Amino acid sequence: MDAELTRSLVVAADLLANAQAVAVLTGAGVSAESGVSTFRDARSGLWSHFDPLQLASPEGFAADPGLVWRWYMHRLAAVEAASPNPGHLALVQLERLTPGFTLITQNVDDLHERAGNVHTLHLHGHIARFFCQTCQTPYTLRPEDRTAPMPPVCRFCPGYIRPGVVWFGEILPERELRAAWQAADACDLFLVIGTSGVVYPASQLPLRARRHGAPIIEINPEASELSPLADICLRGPSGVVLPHLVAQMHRR
Ligand code: BV8
Ligand code: ZN
Repeated sequence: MDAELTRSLVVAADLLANAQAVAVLTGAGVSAESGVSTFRDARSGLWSHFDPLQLASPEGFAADPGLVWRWYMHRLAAVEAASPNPGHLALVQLERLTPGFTLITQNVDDLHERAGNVHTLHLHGHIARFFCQTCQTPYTLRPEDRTAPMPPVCRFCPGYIRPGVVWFGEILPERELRAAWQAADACDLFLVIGTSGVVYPASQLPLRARRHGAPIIEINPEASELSPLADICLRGPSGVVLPHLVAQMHRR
């Protein structure tokens, strides 16, 4: 690691070690090293000619339920084939090392849970959960659904089954959003990891933390919309930086 990153890591580890309430917001970047592509990377491969913003929307599902269903079955298979990476595992250690730790994620995968994080707030839902878009009845995916050209139809009404994620233009789950706001308002340190910070209202959380003076640490190999808010930018992949951060905390 370069000298600049090493120096920033020492300062960041000090802030973490002295924090009493740490809030963390993760985005698709933390799952990138597990092989789960981010929205921007999703424009690669066989889905490259589709716009994720279009597919991840009620309008997109209404226009072509089969296309959207197949896109989610493709992404679900990728999530199930993936394993938590060292960045996910370091966040579990961070949860154990720091008091008042709240993990907020924009991701719809379950890699934080599979890594061992106990309380994870999912602002954008879960790709492995399904429900009827008409009567909201929860649905358990059957093996044959994974290769079906169209979404299954509900057993209780003519509605299509849809993924349990929050689409663009849909409101976020009230409980999770309120808990995330409370964590941002109460924290004395806010970490932003692996997100471009373009999606609202998740992207407002670091702003709420900053408003009451909490320092912000960003972990991302690239600059993001949130970089201007950050007091410390750790420019590297979360799967490398987070384990070093935890190791530095132990060295103190
Ligand atoms: C809402 C679930 C109220 C689905 C997702 C105009 C201006 C401002 C806002 C809006 C606007 N028009 C509309 C809006 C609102 C809209 C919005 O914010 N749009 C954006 C695009 C401008 N928001 C909404 O609609 C939200 N609802 O506001 O409700 C309302 C209601 C009705 C009408 C109006 C308002 C709902 C948003 C939820 C959308 N659902 N996911 C699914 O997954 O299928 S969001 C989805 O995209 C992801 O969850 C993620 O959060 C987001 C962005 O995806 P990516 O870019 O791929 O990922 P990420 O941002 O995490 O970026 C990847 C980052 O990782 C990069 O920075 C990269 O450098 C970094 N990285 C890469 N490798 C690594 C790494 N970092 C660390 N380590 C690495 N190895
Ligand atoms: Zn139904």
